[in-house]
Amino acid sequence: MKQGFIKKIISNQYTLIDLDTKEEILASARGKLRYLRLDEKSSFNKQETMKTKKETKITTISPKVGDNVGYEADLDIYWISEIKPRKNDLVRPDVANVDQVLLVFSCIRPDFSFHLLDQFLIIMQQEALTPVLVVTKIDLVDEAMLNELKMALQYYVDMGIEVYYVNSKQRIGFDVLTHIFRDKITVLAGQTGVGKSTLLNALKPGLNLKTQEISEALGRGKHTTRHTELYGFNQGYIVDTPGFSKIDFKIFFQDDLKKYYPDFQNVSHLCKFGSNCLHLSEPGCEVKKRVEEKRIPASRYENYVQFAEEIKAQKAKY
Ligand SMILES: Nc1nc2c(ncn2[C@@H]2O[C@H](COP(=O)(O)OP(=O)(O)O)[C@@H](O)[C@H]2O)c(=O)[nH]1
Ligand SMILES: [Mg+2]
Repeated sequence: MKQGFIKKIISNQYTLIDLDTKEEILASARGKLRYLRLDEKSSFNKQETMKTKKETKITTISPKVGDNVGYEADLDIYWISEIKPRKNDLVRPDVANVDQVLLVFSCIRPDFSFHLLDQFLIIMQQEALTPVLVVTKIDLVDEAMLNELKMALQYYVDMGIEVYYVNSKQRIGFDVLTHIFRDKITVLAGQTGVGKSTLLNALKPGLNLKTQEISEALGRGKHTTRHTELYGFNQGYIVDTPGFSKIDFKIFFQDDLKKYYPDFQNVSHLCKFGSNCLHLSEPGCEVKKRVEEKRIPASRYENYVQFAEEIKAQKAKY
């Protein structure tokens, strides 16, 4: 069987890149394909196990952009016959095996939101996605305000998150940004108006807004044609449609939340209750101590408490 990578889908027509020859191949998929092996770490798997084991086994999926597939020729037609296990699986945009997400936030218009940032970072952890933070519209704030934001974001830099500051209108800050795309599938995410389209256009002139408007219109459901495409960019791929501007929690238990806070996890061995500490009302909590000492930003902790309450409230409904 030949091996390929799905670059583009329009309805049931797939554009593959053959992994050996790098040739573009047009292929079709045979009905629905079995998902052969699930990655135990993927949230896809976790969600499915909310159902019975039997149901999980018969879950069928369709190939999507980003999939690594096996394909074969039958007469003159190429058929996708196998989907390799996915590293992750996004729905909006409909892409598998995404490596990184550019979390796009503007300094202002709309205001930078640490609440949304912390929320995005949880989702990134759940989906095995690497976040890269891009702060736009640096031309619209004064130096003092920008420095204040940079200082607040230093905590996230220390957590290992790359942060870039740009003015997409003048393409300022872009020189250091372009290397991050190499060998990766990248998706953009962020609230409406933060400058995702402007950033994409400035990164890749020619990938003009129209592409997005069309895909977005299609996504809204008037026409049901599937069209998703990866664009080659600096030896990697960018997804043409921005993803999840609205996000839902997929956390069902309060004690699962802390798993998605690597910075809290790193110090929980110092909590009186160790790994059992939820960092909420427990005495001798190292996280709370560090919040008081301003070593963990108060906003990050407040958001954590709020998310914990939301999870609890959601559970109470069942
Ligand atoms: N001054 C300035 N305006 C920007 C920048 N990036 C985007 N904008 C403007 O912000 C508005 C929203 O941008 P858009 O790309 O449509 O946001 P999207 O909804 O995230 O795709 C537009 O008017 C852009 O011209 C920037 O870096 N500086
Ligand atoms: Mg847009």
